[in-house]
Amino acid sequence: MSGQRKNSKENVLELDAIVIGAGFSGMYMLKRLRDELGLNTRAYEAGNGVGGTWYWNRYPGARCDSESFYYCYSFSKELLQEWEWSSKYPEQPEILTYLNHVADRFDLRKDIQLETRVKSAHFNEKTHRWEILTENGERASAQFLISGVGCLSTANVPAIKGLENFKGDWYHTGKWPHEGVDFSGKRVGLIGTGSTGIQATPVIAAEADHLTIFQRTPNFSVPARNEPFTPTKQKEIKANYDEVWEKARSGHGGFPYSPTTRSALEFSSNERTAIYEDIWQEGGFKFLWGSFADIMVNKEANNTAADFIRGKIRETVQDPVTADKLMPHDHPYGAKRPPIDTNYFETFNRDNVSLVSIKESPIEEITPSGVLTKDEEYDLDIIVFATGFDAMTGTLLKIDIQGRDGESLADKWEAGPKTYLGLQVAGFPNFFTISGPGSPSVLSNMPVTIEQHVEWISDCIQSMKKNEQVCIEANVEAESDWVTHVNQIAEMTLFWEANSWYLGANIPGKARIFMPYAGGLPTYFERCEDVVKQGYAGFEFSA
Ligand code: N01
Repeated sequence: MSGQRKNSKENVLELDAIVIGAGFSGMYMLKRLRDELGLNTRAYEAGNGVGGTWYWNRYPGARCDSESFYYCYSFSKELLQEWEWSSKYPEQPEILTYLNHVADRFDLRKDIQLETRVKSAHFNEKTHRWEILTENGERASAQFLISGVGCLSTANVPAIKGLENFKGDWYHTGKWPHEGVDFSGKRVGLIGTGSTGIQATPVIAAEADHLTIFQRTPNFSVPARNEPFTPTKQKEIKANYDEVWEKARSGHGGFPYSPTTRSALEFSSNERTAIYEDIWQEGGFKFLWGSFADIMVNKEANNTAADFIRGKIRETVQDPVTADKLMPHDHPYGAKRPPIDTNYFETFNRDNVSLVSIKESPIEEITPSGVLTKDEEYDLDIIVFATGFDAMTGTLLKIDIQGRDGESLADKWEAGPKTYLGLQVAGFPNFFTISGPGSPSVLSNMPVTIEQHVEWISDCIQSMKKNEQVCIEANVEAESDWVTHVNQIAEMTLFWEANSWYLGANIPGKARIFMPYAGGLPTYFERCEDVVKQGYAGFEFSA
């Protein structure tokens, strides 16, 4: 580790800044603080490699749902020109290789401590420093504490009776074994049909003897239409990178689509279908974010997209009973995070795949030999939980974080997370969150918002250093206004109309609060810039 002091009396490592996590967020934060600001910084990472989400999520079929050439860092033009993506939607190993390359290229590893989970972080009001304790028993302190723990990193394994008695093997997709899982000749049960389950289904089905999918909520999905990048395409991307990033940063969700203001309701049914068909053939998130401007704000407009997808399911799935079970019906399209797939609905035409609706016939327990639903027992060798995450707050709240007066973050957020701009929490000085609740985060192409957060935080710290300020802290009023604003924006959308993890609805007992900021990147970025122009309005500094 580079140039770090140890207070030998207390055996505490003294740093300027501590970053938690070494995924997309943590690595760039470390680079900025260390290389631009010259701060003595260390990133603590629980995994034994860098990559965050891409380190943990190694399940079959894992790949990115944003196109590779803009699901990456833009801070280094050289890196953009050097790196070659193989295809539109590369698989997890390629993204992990990219992140490892970034770690090497920018010499980040020497300041990343792997296999180290932060257990607690307490703010010392006398020293104005954060004191952290790791699960390995190491102590460190720093003026600044920055969370890059990610939004989707605490696996949700549902508490189903009897799991401990299952004689086969079971896995959660977010904690996939590094050596992989051999499905050949196996009877596999997959629980969950979110983005992960939808990506994993076709790949597991191709290998397993039989795959049974246990579906609670039928989901919409749009084909990815992955394809390899030809050398000509690579050249074209690299020649146009400035424009790509400009468009991505000014797009509502951080995607470089040409902006659209048209309403789905302006067109005749035939015209609209033709537009949807074109975008369906193109594939990807564009179906939601680049087709019509009102899909997420107008139910009637949304129904046109939902009906189109339902039509595609009906057309694709040969067995009408299975097609009926797969038909999404209880939430607007996009109100749950929309999956992107490769042959998901087609997979239900295979002889070795069956679908069980656990809404109609709920799982009663897991027996030693499989899954028992209200109506039937399914014998299984392997159960795969694609049941998602305690999103946005779960990982932070697993750490004992205490701010002023010993107030714990868990207590402060008991009724739902409160932040100012998704960046800071009142009562927790010098603690920043990258992609925290209240930021656009998961409603965006993450690297774009991560870079904005990291740069905002490092600029803020730089300004504090210049002005000899010791602490920055969001004020309670600004925080409360921001939480209200985040909710008001969400209420103007259809996001409220689904039991999604955006609302914490997937975790029993979790407060039902819409967590990400749905107002779009341009508005959010402008707000963050205005706050700075107004002398960090809503924040208080102490010298
Ligand atoms: O998790 P999810 P995910 N019994 O929460 C079901 C990102 N991601 O891992 O809808 C039975 O979306 C649950 O049912 P229901 C992306 O942001 C990114 O799929 O709650 N079923 C649902 O079907 C995504 O949104 C990429 O009724 C239970 C599923 O499990 C996020 O990760 C790829 C259950 C969980 O869906 C999370 O996706 C993949 C229970 N007790 C994921 N509990 C890329 O872009 C839950 N379910 C690379």
